Amino acid sequence: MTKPAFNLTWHALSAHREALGEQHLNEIFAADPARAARMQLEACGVFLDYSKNRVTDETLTLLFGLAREAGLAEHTTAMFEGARINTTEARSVLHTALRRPAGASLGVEGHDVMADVVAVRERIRRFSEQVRVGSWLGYTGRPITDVVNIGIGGSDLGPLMVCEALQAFAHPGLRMHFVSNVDGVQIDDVLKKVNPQTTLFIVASKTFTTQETLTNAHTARSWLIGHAGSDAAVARHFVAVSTNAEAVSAFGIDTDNMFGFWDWVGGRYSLWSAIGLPIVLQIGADAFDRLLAGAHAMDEHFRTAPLEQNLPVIMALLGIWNIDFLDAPTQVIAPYHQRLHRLPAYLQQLDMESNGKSVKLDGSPVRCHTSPVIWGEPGINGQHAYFQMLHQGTRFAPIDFIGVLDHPAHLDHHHRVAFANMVAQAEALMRGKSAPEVEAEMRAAGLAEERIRALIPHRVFPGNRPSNMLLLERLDPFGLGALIALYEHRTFVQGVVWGVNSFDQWGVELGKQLAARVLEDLGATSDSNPHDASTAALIERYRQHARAGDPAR
Ligand code: G6Q
Repeated sequence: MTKPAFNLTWHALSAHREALGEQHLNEIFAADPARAARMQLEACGVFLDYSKNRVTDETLTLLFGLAREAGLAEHTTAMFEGARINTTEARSVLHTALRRPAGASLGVEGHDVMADVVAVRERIRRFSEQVRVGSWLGYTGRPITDVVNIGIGGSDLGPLMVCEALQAFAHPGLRMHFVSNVDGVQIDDVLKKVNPQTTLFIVASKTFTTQETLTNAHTARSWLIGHAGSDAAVARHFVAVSTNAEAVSAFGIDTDNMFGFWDWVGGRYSLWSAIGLPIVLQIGADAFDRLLAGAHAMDEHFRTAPLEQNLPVIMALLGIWNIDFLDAPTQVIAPYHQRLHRLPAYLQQLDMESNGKSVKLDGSPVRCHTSPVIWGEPGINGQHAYFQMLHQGTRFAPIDFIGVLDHPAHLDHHHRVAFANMVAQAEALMRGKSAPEVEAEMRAAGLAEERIRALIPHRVFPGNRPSNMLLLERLDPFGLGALIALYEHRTFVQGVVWGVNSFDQWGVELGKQLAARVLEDLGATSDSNPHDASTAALIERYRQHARAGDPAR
């Protein structure tokens, strides 16, 4: 793939990559064991060891130069100050304002956005306290026991991931449920489990026009009214989180029960806004403030630390090195704490929706690879599944290992086993196992010579597979806030270097448009089916099935 011709440092990096050749991490470590101590960093309770990347000091110097050449400092200032850096939507990008402490002001185009942020925060605090202490009552006068968040994409993934991660801080009397899929099965399952008298629905939608969310919300509303016998119950059981007061009203939710946010909060950056309401309900407003504080601490670190000691910058540049110079097509996220099991899905949206672009801000082609495929699962499960490919596959995939040091005393043994596995996997991926090692091992085990010859190629591990090791001191609101903000800024830095707009998402529009057409055609009684032959046949198959009736019903 052609590299950006204008960028001298890019060319220098290409030449440097050629010079490094296939130098193995084992050799690099043997020549310079001190790199382990040099290539580690800690900020805001997050520790990073990046020494197992296929980089030398020279690589890093060049990469820092790349960030400088891309104008990272100027772009960062522009984002934090509220310039309209989301140019295709003419919007500011101010999720960092959402985690500023109360008392700070931030004037953007003559308006103090912090006054708005703090006002909504206060309303959420009052409302969530009422629910949490049991004084917000349902239509029969009973307190709330279940909260159902209905939203999708950015209005689902963040709150869901954080609620899962912070289970240890959860209110014991409130059960959280998340409904995003419009297939009907998910809402059906939840409605079977909850009691209409004690269930609070949050309809979370920035635009309040999202088909999936509104379909689920209408179903939930009808279910509630069906049980309560009157739509007066909606006021006690439905709240909305949105920027669209008119649509919230039209749906039948009083805007007194609506928590607002602003067009400068992108969906995938919105868990810090009112979209975080399920989190506040689950862990309380004080703990939510600590989540914001962790993210704010990372914002400050990112804004002020020199590039060479800047966690998000280093992770971003290592990612660019892996993607564009070592040709890694994917990036694995492997958390070793079960409560972080939704983190890979959350980061998949953050990264792939932000940087999955092929044109630059000015509309010209990017000419290098941008967002990798982000994927993953809890690492310990992955070891018994996808790690085979990581160790011996033909494509290499850099890995972020994410561990947590603190753990309950009674889980000490379990924690030690999990931690040992995480560290060993990073070591194995880097170290590999050579043919002579494999041979000696099999000979010691007494295998026949012929068998040894046949098995060697299968049992060799090439190693030299890079990884980052991220360690959280503990999985608490502050640490999690810092970790999420770290990845947000990593994504931002990569977007700046690639020159793309990380804050729009035009790529999701075409499917939505066509879905509206197909939906109409599925129900059409005429023979009209104006699609390509494949799509038309699928639509016809659906229609035939509908006409015949489902025999299973
Ligand atoms: C996120 C995206 C997208 C969005 C959903 C839901 O950055 O824009 O995932 O969050 O499409 O949109 P609404 O909140 O408007 O329903």
